Amino acid sequence: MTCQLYLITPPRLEAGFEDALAEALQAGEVAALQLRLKDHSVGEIKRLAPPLIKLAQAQGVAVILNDDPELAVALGCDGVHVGQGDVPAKAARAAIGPNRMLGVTCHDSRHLAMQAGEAGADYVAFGAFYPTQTKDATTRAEPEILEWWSDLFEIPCVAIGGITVENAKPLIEAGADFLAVSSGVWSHVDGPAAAVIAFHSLMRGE
Ligand code: TZP
Ligand code: MG
Repeated sequence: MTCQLYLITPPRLEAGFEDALAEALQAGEVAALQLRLKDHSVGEIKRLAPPLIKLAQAQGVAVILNDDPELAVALGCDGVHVGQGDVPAKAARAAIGPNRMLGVTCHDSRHLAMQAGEAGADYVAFGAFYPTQTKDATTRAEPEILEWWSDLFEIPCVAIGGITVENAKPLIEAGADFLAVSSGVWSHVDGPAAAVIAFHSLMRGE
């Protein structure tokens, strides 16, 4: 499977984010958008999320809400992403039903990833592969874990954490099915559209 792009929102949305998102989505295919609005209250998320969901879904982008399975269903998201400190994967699956996507953070752990697979995850996420300021990431993963996972299992794996156009290549080569990127797109020096275009050419092996 060719590696695909999975965008993560910034933790706090600045004015103009919707335009930046539109620009990014028009620049090239994006498989998924994670709404990871850590610095917003649930009330703010309920207000801010709908236009973003509409924009992404209109372009065939799957919208995944971070942390909260019930809210993901209520907002009409396509799935939920849970961490190890959130609702357990099995409970998240029960809450979202069989047809929405479930993603699970597995840090740098083969064991957690196998558990997530058994619990019904549609993808497992490993990271952080590189230093990041977006999250206080406590684990560091090496590209080998992507190689190991993709050799053994059919469930897609997502690489996350500090990924930029400059450092993504080893993760693509190791077999990441998705690159999950936040600041590497939103803070790219030439803007989000240029970042999406550059990620696409890397994914095509250029
Ligand atoms: N999980 C591990 S690192 C990270 C998450 C959600 C942050 C990803 O953002 P960035 O800006 O691409 O490092
Ligand atoms: Mg979480």
